[in-house]
Amino acid sequence: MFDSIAIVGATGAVGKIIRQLLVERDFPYKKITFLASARSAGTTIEFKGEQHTVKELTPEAFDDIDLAIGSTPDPVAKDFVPWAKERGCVVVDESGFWRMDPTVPLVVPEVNPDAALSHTGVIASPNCSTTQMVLAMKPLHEAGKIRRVVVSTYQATSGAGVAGQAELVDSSRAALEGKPVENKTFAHSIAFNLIPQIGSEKHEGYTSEEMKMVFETQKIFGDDSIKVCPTCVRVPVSNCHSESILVETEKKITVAEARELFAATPGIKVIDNLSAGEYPMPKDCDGDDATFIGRIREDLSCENGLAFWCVSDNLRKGAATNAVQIAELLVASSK
Ligand code: 2RA
Repeated sequence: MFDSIAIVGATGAVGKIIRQLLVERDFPYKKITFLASARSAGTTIEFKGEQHTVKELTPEAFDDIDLAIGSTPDPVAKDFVPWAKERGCVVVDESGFWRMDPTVPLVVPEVNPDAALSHTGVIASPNCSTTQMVLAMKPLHEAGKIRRVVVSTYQATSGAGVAGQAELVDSSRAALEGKPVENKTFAHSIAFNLIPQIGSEKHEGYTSEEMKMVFETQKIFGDDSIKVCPTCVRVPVSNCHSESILVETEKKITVAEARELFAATPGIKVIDNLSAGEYPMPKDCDGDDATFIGRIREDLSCENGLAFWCVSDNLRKGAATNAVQIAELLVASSK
């Protein structure tokens, strides 16, 4: 157990869910500190019936912290993680900054838990679109070795923060009222629209969000031979990312086998009855920690292909829950 823990970015959307999860999961600690930028420092947070003053994120703030769970923008994580490490504090970091550092394990606890134990002071949690996909890939990779993945994402506005969710509501209302639609968070109006760009242009026509899905997947499985072809799309959904995933395996996996493999995997729930109109949808997965899978079917275009639909709450399993689960692995290993 870690006596003194901190949440860094405690006032943000993911920070708020991390706080809820520590209560829901009865996370063990003796003292808790909430850290945030100078703008939010001094505000109060009610936690377990007590008022806590949010402290400013400074190097000295880590003087007596043993474990920090961070959800901050990348430039903030770049600075604060070394401050924490220098003071002997272990960090579970939700940002993108440390994920591809070769000295930093990138962990989804249901997929590569052992990697967390080889940390040197910081463990990264993957991007939300990667997390749900690798969780779904895990049992198929073990059973049939995945060679190739083609994935199209349908990513909710909450992936762009509270401002993204607000922009969906405001721009939809404006469009319905025939008023001019303003877009600030997204490059185009998200109301009644799809935007086939998340992140900046990164590599040969692929965006930064898409290349995260390539590189993070290979790192988590420790296998650069897994080929990933992603298309990431922002959709007018408030919360929960959906993904259409096609995997090609070395050894054929039938639909019945896949259904059994998914159902037996911790963290996955299967909802798959097309004739009854039952499959995962964002509206039903909001607030749940599971990754939901449905529409499991054989690929009609290649021999060992399996197609399915995957939905997960990007703020929970895609961010807060995964980070707290990593912290739980550390607690378990410190006993
Ligand atoms: C998004 N994946 O949905 C990003 C957030 N990390 O924009």
